Amino acid sequence: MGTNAIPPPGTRRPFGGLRRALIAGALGTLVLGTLTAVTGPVAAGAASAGTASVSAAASTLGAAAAQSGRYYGTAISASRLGDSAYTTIANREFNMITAENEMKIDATEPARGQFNFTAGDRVYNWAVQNGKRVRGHTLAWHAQQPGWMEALSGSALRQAMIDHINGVMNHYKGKIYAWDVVNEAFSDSGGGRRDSNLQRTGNDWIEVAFRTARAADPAAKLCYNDYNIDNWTWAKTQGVYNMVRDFKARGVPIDCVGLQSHFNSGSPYNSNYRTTISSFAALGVDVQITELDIQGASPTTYANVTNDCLAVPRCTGITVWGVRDQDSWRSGDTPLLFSGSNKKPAYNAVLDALNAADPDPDPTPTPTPTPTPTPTPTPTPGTGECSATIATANSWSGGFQSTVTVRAGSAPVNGWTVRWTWPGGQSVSSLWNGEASVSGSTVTVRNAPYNATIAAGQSTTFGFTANGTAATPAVTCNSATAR
Ligand code: 9MR
Repeated sequence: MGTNAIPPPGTRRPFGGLRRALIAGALGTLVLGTLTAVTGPVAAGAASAGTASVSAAASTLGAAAAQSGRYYGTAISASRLGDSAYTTIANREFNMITAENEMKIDATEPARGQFNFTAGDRVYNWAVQNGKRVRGHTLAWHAQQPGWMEALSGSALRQAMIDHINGVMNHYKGKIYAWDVVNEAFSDSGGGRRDSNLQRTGNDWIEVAFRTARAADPAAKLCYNDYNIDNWTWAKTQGVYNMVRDFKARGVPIDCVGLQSHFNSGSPYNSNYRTTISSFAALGVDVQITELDIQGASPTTYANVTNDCLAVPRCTGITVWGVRDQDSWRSGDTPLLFSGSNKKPAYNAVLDALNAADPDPDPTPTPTPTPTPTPTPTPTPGTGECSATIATANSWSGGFQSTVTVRAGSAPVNGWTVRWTWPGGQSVSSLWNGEASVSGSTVTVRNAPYNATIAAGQSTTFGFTANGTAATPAVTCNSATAR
């Protein structure tokens, strides 16, 4: 962003910025209108931008963020929707809504296989009836699991996670801007995974969650969301960064990273936050600030956070974790933008920063999830020999998950093809790290563009889920197949 182009806070906006806000607001309302049968007033942000004079700065957070194609959101609690002081602020200021607790696992599947969307729908309907979009929070998490899920382990828990993702995403299919598919899976120190019942089902649980989510609702952006990944130098940040880089390299479907950004004395804002945001974005994912609150609500820190997001085109929006201080999970920290019905100094700092944003580097998010990275060049036919083995990683009633290991012989392999024939009517439902074609009961899997080459004596793996009874048929491998 060219700093010369930024007018000082509170000065007049160029017409283009306002027009962009109006277009963004109108589009948001239109899209939502097609997704639901609900009719409601237009987005508060768009309405207030529309009544402002052409040269005025936007007067609400949502409208101000829309000038650069971004959103400004809040967490909403269903239990407060009867409080008109609360809903007046929420409706006026914000254009993206997260259910603070109502779409979590314990709320949506209190008994196994029995989904309950009463509270989640209350928040969802309030949002869309008021012209707002919705972030989904959250599908796979070690916390706020219902008792029945806490009691599960191994393949039964893995299957319960898959079923839960399918159940919830199916209910909200086509209606959610972005889902926090996996929440808080990394350890607070050391950069590795957090121990949990989900982690103990196998390290691949996160990618299975993302693949399941993509299949369940291809229209939703799929996010990994965590706290204490804001400071670029922290091991936890690096751990998550490495996972996202690996996912992008291997084609695991991930579209965004959520930086929760709960800032306090133990986890303070650091000026390297912008580096964190831009580094994640450079991996090819959007960045969303998903649960922002700042102990003491320093206007300077709120402005810094806002400007750091505005500086990175793929930082697509900011959500604060509650409306007023009294609504906060940490109300004693007075970390939010409103005190009662009053706008705090931090509110004005955020609004001014949003109004000063340069609208030129248009970060308008793509409506569909980011595709897998462009394939690397077609591998040349290899001369080495390969072998393959198939193993059952997981099975459940009516389905199973397998891992296939492809190993090079004494010479390197440049491109491989694995083939097998199902013995009993099985069928592949989803396959990763390879490209499958099916002819009758015979499955042929070629390497993905990025895993064609296997060094002598080394191996690579691909995986799939399938319908039917788990089977481990004989597998052949050919290494000299031109693609
Ligand atoms: O704000 C939420 C609070 O009402 C709940 O009691 C709590 C239970 O775990 O979850 C809070 O929200 C959390 C969010 O879901 C994930 N990141 C941390 C948030 C604050 O604890």
